[in-house]
Amino acid sequence: MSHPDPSLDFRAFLDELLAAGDAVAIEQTVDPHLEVGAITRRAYETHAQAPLFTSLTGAEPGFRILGAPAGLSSLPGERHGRIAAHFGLARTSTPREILEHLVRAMHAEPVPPVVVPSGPSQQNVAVGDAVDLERLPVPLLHQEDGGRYLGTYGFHVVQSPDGAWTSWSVARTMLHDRRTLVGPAMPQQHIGMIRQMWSERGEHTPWAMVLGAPPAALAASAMPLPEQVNEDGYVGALTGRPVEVVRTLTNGLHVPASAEIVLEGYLSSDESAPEGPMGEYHGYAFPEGKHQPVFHVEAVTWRDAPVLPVCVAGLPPEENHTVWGTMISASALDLLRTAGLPVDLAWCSYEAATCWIVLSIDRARRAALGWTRRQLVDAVAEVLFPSHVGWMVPKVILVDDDIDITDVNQVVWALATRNHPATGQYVFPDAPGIPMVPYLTPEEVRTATGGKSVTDCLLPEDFRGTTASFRGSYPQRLQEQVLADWHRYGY
Ligand SMILES: Cc1cc2nc3c(=O)[nH]c(=O)nc-3n(C[C@H](O)[C@H](O)[C@H](O)COP(=O)(O)O)c2cc1C
Ligand SMILES: [Mn+2]
Repeated sequence: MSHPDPSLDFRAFLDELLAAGDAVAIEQTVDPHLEVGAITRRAYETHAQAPLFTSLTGAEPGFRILGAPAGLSSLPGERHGRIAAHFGLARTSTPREILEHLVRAMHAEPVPPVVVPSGPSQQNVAVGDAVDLERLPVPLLHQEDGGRYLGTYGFHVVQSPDGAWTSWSVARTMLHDRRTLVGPAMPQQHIGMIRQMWSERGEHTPWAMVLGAPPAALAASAMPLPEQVNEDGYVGALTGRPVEVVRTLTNGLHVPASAEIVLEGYLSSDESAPEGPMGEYHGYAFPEGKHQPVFHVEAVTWRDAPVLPVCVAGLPPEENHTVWGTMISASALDLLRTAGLPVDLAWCSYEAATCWIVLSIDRARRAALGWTRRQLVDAVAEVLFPSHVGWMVPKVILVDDDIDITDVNQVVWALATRNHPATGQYVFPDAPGIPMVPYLTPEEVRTATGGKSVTDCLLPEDFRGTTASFRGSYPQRLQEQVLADWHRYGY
């Protein structure tokens, strides 16, 4: 790999961020105990460059951390540049361009990975008793966290016992001791389903975790593709070339050859330990943690001078919004379109912390279908709510396609001016809920209920107003002239 593809090689992706001025190499020694988290949080909240921590208190020389790997950028015209770079797209790509790219690959033939004999991910090796996760710079990310998190921007690799389904999925893992981690493997997520298959055979689940993964693979691992779909084949379709993988040293799984750090071992079928709390994607930290399954690490391999990427979850925008939210948007868009619904675009506004998804409705196609609001709302609910992707987002907002739903200001305007306070809210109390969001009662959390809603912000069919704005209120020729003369006016 003389010229690695940045979408398939985290190190090349990092070099590209540095070259674009969208990452900053911090030479000063920084403490993984809260300081890495504080700097990364501020970078998210100010849309500053991704911090690359090159000198870490207590860490082995050479070990590095990259914060905010998919934060928003302040570079002109490149707000979504870091996200677009995950897929090898131009840094100036718009959300719509990113979504259409992701949807196209869902309809392409999967390109399965190719096994190569060796790769940089195995340049350094610790097996068995030599495994010591404390050698890695494991950060305490928020002062309210119940432990230090190693896996905040990595993916799990597991496989169904018959070998037919390989699942790559992002979920957090907390350091438990020198050789174990602890973290969620929810039954609604594919890792939980595959763990259940192994448990039924009375076995632990062979497992690996990939940190500093190929960026396109990381994003695909945060995508709610349907059950039985291998994320690795989707990544190949998305990037146009197979992911190069190596066989793990200990358990027969395959992991990307370019990964920065790989953990190998098994996910216990019966053992659990306290995990969390942790500052979470909805923007809150709860006072208590939970018991979660234990992951046993039997080997660690790493590239020379490895880089651990970290997501410091919390108030938007961070990767739970920019990556998970974007991948949910693409999955939902494809699902709804494939079902024949008149959906123009789907977008989990980053500002809404992946708790709502906005759908813009193609007005002409809706009119051709002749559906009432209620029929449209019910059709959306019927397709979306029982699906894997639909489970993740509790609230849906419908707007007409004159609204650019990737601009939250327009969504707020539509919510305020188009939603009827008495008749515009549809509730689906029995729809399965994601048991994470802060407004749920303890009983709803326990039973994964809480329901879903659809907020109708469609204009009345007989609405005769127009939008009073620069774009709406002037002849096209005048608009063009004003834009052409803008600097001449003295602006
Ligand atoms: C930074 C980040 C952290 C995430 N953390 C978790 C997590 O801890 N638990 C979880 O169930 N999903 C988490 N997700 C979302 C899952 O990756 C996502 O729902 C994905 O679809 C799961 O894979 P699956 O569909 O193959 O089950 C996270 C996503 C991102 C981007
Ligand atoms: Mn999956």
